[in-house]
Amino acid sequence: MVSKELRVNRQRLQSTLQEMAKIGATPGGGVQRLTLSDEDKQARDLFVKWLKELDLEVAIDEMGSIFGKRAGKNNDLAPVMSGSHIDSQPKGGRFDGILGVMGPLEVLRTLDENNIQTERPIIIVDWTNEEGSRFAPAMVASGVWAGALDRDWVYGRTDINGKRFEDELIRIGYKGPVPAKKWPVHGYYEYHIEQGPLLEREGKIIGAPRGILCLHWYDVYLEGEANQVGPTPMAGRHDALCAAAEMILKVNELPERMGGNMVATVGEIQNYPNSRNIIPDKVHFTVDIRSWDDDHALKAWELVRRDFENIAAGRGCPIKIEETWRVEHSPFDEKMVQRILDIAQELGYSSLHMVSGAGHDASYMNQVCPTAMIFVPSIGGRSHVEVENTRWEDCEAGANVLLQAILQSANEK
Ligand code: HGY
Ligand code: MN
Ligand code: MN
Repeated sequence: MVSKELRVNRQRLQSTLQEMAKIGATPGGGVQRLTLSDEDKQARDLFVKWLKELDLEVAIDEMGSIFGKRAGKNNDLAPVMSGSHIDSQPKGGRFDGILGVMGPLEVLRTLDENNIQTERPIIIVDWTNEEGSRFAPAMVASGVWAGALDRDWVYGRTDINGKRFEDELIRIGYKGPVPAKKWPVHGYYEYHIEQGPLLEREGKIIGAPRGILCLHWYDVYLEGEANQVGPTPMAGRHDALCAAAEMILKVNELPERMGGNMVATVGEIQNYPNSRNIIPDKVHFTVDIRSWDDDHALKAWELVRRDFENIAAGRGCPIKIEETWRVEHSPFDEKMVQRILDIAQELGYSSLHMVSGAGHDASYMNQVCPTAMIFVPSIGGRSHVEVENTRWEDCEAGANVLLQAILQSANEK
């Protein structure tokens, strides 16, 4: 039963988020806290300070993930966990990830000030590198913790400047002593902005995703032949950028060709030597394919991969492909998803049962324990941009649902 009178402190949640938004603030009103950057470190330090103020047991694992543990009456019982990520996209938003770390922090602050002790311990977490923008792929820390990714493979990943993940983790002082290895978890809740248009369009406050699409990431490298743009005839050129251009449009057409619920995007490209009067001879670009149906996504990849090989052959531009990362679609625990919908209703918030097109650490947590997410609307459906925004009253509503969900799970015997 929901202890209805218990509510989070909206003003405190709002000022906590505003405090965090100052770290890596960008001129356009967003944030830039790239994984393992100085800004990421600054925000981590502030989060650890707040955890210590609550007398939580703070642990940092070898992937840099930060855990704050609140004791329960019976600490032999598996904990309830809730968390998300502090890192952001380049020129990202003030809510993506951080809401899901500050939300559970606000929940623990509320439990403390109401002297509420739960049966089970509660652990809140900041997962390192959820975004996968500076260091690909995404969700690597929860992936290693869940046993789905190899720690040393992630350690060796490099950013565009050749900096290694592990070296940057050491540089900011967050390569912790705790092995990044899963432990029994009673249930995991991740609180997050929707990052899409559905809730706003349907006029709903709380989203309860039934799960997350699969995410498949690929890296494509093309070789061409550089030359002076003036004297070199058009016929016989091996222009790597033109080859890439044809391939990028093939990716864009893929969902329509395949049908079904799929998205396919080329988001990142590097072109060398990138001089206006040299024919490009090296191009790297990324491919992101997502669908609820993993096989559908794999078939799509096989189709477009054949297109790539034909284009590369036709233009005499040798191609190299890295199948960088795949995480299966994640159907959440139906009981926990229903709990989110029931609590929203009991608290008087409208709700929507939906699917998450955005990836989250919940994808990997779902491989370890019963998992569910709580969404609140993104104004204009915008995210991963500086104008990303969510109403404070919606942030409060989602945190109230999270509070009740954590309470219910943490008091299950
Ligand atoms: O790619 C995603 O959906 C997430 O932001 N990592
Ligand atoms: Mn996120
Ligand atoms: Mn994101």
